[in-house]
Amino acid sequence: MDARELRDLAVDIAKEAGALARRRRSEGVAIAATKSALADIVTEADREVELLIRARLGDARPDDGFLGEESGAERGASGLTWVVDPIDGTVNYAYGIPHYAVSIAVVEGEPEPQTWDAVAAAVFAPTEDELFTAYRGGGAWLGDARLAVGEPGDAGALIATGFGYDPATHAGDLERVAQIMPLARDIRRAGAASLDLAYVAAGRLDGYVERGLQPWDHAAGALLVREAGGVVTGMPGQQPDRPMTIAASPSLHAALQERVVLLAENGSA
Ligand code: LIP
Repeated sequence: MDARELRDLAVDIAKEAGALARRRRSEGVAIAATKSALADIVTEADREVELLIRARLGDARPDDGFLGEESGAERGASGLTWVVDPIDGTVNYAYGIPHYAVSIAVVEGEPEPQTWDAVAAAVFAPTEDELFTAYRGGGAWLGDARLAVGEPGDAGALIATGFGYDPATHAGDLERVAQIMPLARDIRRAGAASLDLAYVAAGRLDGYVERGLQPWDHAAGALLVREAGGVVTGMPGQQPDRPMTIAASPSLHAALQERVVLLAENGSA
C-alpha cells in the first residue's frame, strides 16, 4: 500500500469506529476505570472502539505494529506502526459534550515521536460528521476541501490549549497560558488534542500549545497541520511529545515557542 491507500484504510476504519463510539454514547456511557489520575478516565466504549480498530487493522495489515491508548503497543515487522486514540476527548465523551474524535495515524520507523515519520492520518469527529485526512505529500483535507493554516489578525491569535489530568501540573499550565496571552485575542480549551490540531490545520484556530500529550493524541493531528503548511514541534529541536506540543503557522509558531521557552528557562513551567 502507498500513502494514499494507507490514508484510505485509516478513513474506512475511523468512520466505522466513530459510528460505534456515537452509538455507544447514545446508549449511555460507563466509566470503566481511572488511569494516571482520578480525572484520567477510560470508558467501556474507549476499550471496545480500540478493539474494533485493532481487529480491522490486524485483518488488513497483519505485519504492521500498533500503539493504542487503551491496549498498549505491539511491534510489527513491516516498519509501519498504527498510532491510535480510539476516543480522543474522553472526558467530553463521558460528560456528553459532543466534541470528540477517533484519531488514527500510521507512521514509518520506530514508534517513537522523536524519530517516526508520519505517513497518513484520519481524524473523524462523529457528532460533527467531520473527517480530517492527510497523507505524506498529499495535503490536508476536510472532506473534499483542501486545508491551510491561518495567520492571526490584528486582534491577535485564537489559541487552543489544555490542562493535564494531574492537578499538580495545573499551576504550570496556567502560567503558560498567561505567558502566551499577549499573543492571543482569546483562548480555547475544547478537550480533544486531535481536533485542536485539526482545527489549526483548517484555520479554525491560529495556534495550539499543550504540555503532557501522549503519542496517540498528536500523531494524526500533527500530520494534518504539517500538510496544511503549519509547523508542529515540541521544545526547540524536539518533535511534539509529552514535554510540549506547539502547532501554528511558521511565524506564530516561532513566537509561541519563544514565549514557552522563556517561561521554561525561568524555571516556572
Ligand atoms: C486528552 C487530550 C486533551 C488533553 C487531555 C487528554 P484523551 O486525550 O485530547 O487535549 O488536554 O488531558 O490528554 O485522554 O481524551 O484521549
